[in-house]
This record gives sequence, structure tokens and C-alpha cells, in this order.
Amino acid sequence: MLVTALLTTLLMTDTVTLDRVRNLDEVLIVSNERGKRTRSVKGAVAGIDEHLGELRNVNLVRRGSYAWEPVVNNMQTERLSTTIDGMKIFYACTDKMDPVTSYVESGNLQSISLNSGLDGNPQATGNIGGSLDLKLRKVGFEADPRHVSLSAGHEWNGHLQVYGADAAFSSYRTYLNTGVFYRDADCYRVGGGELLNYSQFSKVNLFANAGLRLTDNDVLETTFIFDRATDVGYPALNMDVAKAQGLITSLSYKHLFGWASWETKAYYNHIIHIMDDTTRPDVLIHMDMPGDSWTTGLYSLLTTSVGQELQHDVAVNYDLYYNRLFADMTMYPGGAAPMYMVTWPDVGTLNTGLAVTDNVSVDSRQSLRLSAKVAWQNQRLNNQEGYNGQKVFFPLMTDHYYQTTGRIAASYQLSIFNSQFSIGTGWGSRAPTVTEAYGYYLNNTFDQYDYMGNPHLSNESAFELNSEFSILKSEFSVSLNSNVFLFKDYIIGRLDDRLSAMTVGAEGVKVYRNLDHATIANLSLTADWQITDRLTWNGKLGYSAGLDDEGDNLPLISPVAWRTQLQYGTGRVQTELEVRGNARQTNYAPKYGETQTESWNIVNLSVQYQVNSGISIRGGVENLFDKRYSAYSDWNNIPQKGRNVYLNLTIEL
Ligand SMILES: [Cu+2]
Repeated sequence: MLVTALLTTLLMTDTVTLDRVRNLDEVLIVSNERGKRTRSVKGAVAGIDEHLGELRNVNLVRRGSYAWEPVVNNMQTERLSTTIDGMKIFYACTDKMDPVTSYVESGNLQSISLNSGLDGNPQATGNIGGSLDLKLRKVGFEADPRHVSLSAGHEWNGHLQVYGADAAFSSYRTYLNTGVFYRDADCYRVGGGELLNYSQFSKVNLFANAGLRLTDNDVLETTFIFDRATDVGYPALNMDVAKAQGLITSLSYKHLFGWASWETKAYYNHIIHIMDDTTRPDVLIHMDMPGDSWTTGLYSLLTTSVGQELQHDVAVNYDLYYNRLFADMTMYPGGAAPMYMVTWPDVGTLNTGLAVTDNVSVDSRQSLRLSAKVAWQNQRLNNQEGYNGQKVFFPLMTDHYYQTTGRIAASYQLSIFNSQFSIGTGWGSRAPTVTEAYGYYLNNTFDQYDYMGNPHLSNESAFELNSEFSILKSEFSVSLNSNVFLFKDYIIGRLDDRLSAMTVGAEGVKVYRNLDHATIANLSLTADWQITDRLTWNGKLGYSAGLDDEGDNLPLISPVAWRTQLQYGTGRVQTELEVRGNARQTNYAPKYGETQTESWNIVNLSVQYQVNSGISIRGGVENLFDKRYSAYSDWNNIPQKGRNVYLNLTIEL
């Protein structure tokens, strides 16, 4: 009876029952439903990138003011899994201008969940650094019959405007969420007042989510997202984006057994990416560079709870997807005939996997978590011209490849007195990405080299160890987190001086290789202090290191970073003072083309005023002292925004 009630709740609330268990390292609430406070001081009007930045283990690589690339545990997209409600989506840009997170709007989301390291969510594959799952907003059955919310925001620096409207309807048998969001920004001013050219963007997002209860135990749900960004500037790159468009759809069926909940979802998404250099001056050779990504797939997830003394929460997931990636480039040298080449040779990837997780509640103080996944993959190069081009450099290559990857992780948690202790370990592997295996003369503006994929790469693997120790008192808590990843066959580009560059101005050609070994380690200390009823303080200090097989630094590893917030709140007014900064980047990687980033500190102030239960106003100043700075993860050290005043209004009806 109890189990049935629990499962009913799960079926009606959300798909992913694993939320309840410990492994979810962090869940960030994005949407500001009535009565729930979002962590971001700007509220739902904040862009998704700003929400991601609130997560403890996440940094962001910034190539402009739009579409930042999430980095988890100092690992970028290649070593992460990003899914939207369990759906696989692959970006369509050979220059990583469009991370998957850029195709949703924060108004589409209920929450973002992050699993650190190899213990990924059931749909995740290739997640050595971690897995992000963006959970879409769903009102669910039997909620408020009608709910409308309107939001508007303005930021003075860059004249950013945000407008959003969404409505939710709910009954016993049906529900519907739908919304439209619009963002538009001009170029922003960096600290000191200089205008940063090509930092503008514009974006429209439409979304709908609906559910139909067929019987008491059967539910159909569907999702539709259409997202289009236009005129997006990338000041750190040589090109901008004319159009980045995502169409994301799904249909799922949930069935409730007496003993389990079973969900099967089928999905399809299509990403179109069109780059543009026509607005740039001094372009010697104009280029057209479109990219396309199609993914169709399904997953089937069974979750259940068994056992009396020793309670097991078990999830079994089967998934299957087929992705096609195609990108090409046409160069127009003034006067001469255009040159054409295929940069991603229409690679079709068929991947299928089986995942199991088991959360064991040993007793009230101890718990154990086990997870494992195995996946098989078949890749085929469908474009003959692209295949022939790469075969010139790799005569032994074929047009199809098979890979098997897997991961296994275990962790144990113990709570005694006022402390909590956990240790975990894992091993996992990933297949090379399409860029790493088959990319053809892809120019990288970070180190000014053209990159060539290598079809003979081995899978990369890593062994992970992690631990957490926390002391929790009623008004004070402190926590020390650490993890280390010991890589085998780490994939990175290395100079091949037999090849000469294609791109004008490039210094040479790098080919992706497996390094025998590499290491990435992260250590962080966080503290929370409830000073009085109204005053709270928290702080975070982080240290990271990354070394290659020769003991040299890996690129894009965070320097010592800190962040501290002091919050004062009465019933209706919340104020916050925040200081964040980085130490000088001493462990940078000149070997991989990285330049050193200086230390910086900025101060942010914010105020939130709850006018009544339906209306809230948020305002603030970021970078109060108008400091000119760039973080280590700012591509080519493009400077961040200078002083920025913002004001947001949210109305719930
Ligand atoms: Cu691009």
C-alpha cells in the first residue's frame, strides 16, 4: 500500500525517481513556482548560463555573451553527458558555439540536476566528468487549475531585454504547460567602459508540455520546444552565428504497476547551425560553415523499491539513439573558384545501452549506491567525399567503426553524530567524439591550430576516487569535497609538423592523440553559517589541478577560486552581497596554447522585494566597481561585463 502510494506520487510528479536519492550531487531549482525560491538572485529571468553557474562543480567557457559551454570537474563537453529530460541531443557546431544547454530557455525548466563524475544518470553515456540533466517544467495532474506567469527584465549594460509569458492548465485527466520567451541584447561594455564588439544576440523560444491520463495507471506525455537564436556575436571567435535553431520533441508513455513505475519515451530533435562572417571586417577569405545534427531515440526506465530490512531503490534503463552529424565549409577566395570541404563527414552513430542503479538504505545512518552502464556503438561515415578526404591522411581507415563503452561506480555514506562522511569510486570509458575521430581541418581559435580527427583513437577511460566530509550543526555547516580522475588514453590534440595548415593565419596542424595517462583533481571547501534569524553567510573555496603524461599542465583548469555571499532577509525583502574571484592562474598550459589569466575580484549586490503573493521585483548591480577582468575560462581572454544594473519583474496570476 505504502509502495503503491509512493509510486503514484512518483508517477504523477516526475519521471526521474532517482531525485530522491543521495547520488544527485546537486539539483538547482530554476522555475519560480509560487512559494518556491530559486537560487539565482535574478530569478527565472536569468539566462540558463547564469543558472548553470550557480552549481557547485560547474564553470562556464565563454566565447561571447550567449551559449556558454558548461564545464564540470574541469572537464568540457566531450567528457560530459547533457540530456534534456533524459533525451540525447548533440550540438551542430564544429566550433562548439552551441552547447546543448543553449537550446532551452530557463522558463522551460523546472530544475537542473548534476551528477558529478562517473555515477551518471541512467541515460548518460560517456560521462567521465559528470552528467547534467535539464528537467522540463511540468505542472502535472491535479495542480492549480490555471496559472499564468509573466516576466520582464532589463539589464542596462548591453541593453538586454527579456520577456516571457507562460500558462499552465491542470485537471485530473489532463495538463498543459506552454510558454513563449524572448531575449535580445546589444553589445556589452567591459569594465572601464569599452564596448565589446560582436557580443550581441537575439533568441526566441516556444515550448509546450502536455499530459493525458488514460486510466488511473496509464499516462501519455508530450514535449515540444522550438528555439531559435539569430544574430549571435562571438567576440572570442572569427565568426558569428546567423542562425542556431533547435526543434526538440518527445512522446512518452508511463505505466504504473502495483510494484513499479515504467516509463518509455521516444524522441526526435534537429539542430541547425549557420555561421556567418559577413559582418566582420578584414575577412580575407569569406566562408560558409553550416552544421546539422539529427537525433532520434528512445529510453525505457523501470523503477521500483524492494526489501524490508534493507531497502533497495532500483532503476533499470534501456536506451537507444541514432544521431547524424554533418558539417561542411565553402571558402570564397577573392576572384578564385570557391573551395569546398566536408568537416564532419555525415557520421551516423547508433548507440544502445543498458543501465542499472541500486540505492540501498542499510539503516538510518548508512547507505550504499551502485550504478553501472554498458553501451555499444556503431558509427558509419556516410559522406564519401569526407571519407575520401580523411583517408588521404589515414590510409588504413574504414568507413565504419564499433565501440563498446561502460561505467561502474559505487559509493558509501555514513552519518554519525553531527557529521557525514562519504567515499566513492568508479571506472568508466568514452568513445572519441565525432570531432576527435573524424573532424577535418577544424580551426581552433584558442591555440590557433587546425585540428584533424584521428579515426584510430582508442577509447579514453578514467578511474575516479571521491570523498566528502561534512560537519553539520544547527547553525553552522562545513564540508570538504575532493575527487581525482586518473585517465588512461586521454584524448587531446598534439602537433603534427608533417601537415600544413589550411586556415589563413593558423600556426600548424594538430591531430588528436591518446596520451598514455593524465590526471585531474578537484578540492573544494564550503561553509554555511546562520548568523542570526535574518543574516546568513556562505563561502566556497576551490582548488583544481590537471596534468598530462609528461607532468605539464592541461589547459582550461580553474585556478584557485572563491565566492562568498552575505544574505539579509526579512519577510518580504531579501538582500545579498556577493564577492567572487580567482587567484592568478599559475598552473596554465602554454604547451597547449593557453595564456595566463590575472587574478580578479568582483562585487555584486542584489535586492528582491515580494510585493504580494503574485508580484516580485528583483534588482541589483553586478560588478559594482566596474572592474575590467576576464576569467580563465573566457575564450581568448575576452573581458567580462563591466558594471551592470538590472531590474526584473515577475507576475504570477
Ligand atoms: Cu558555429
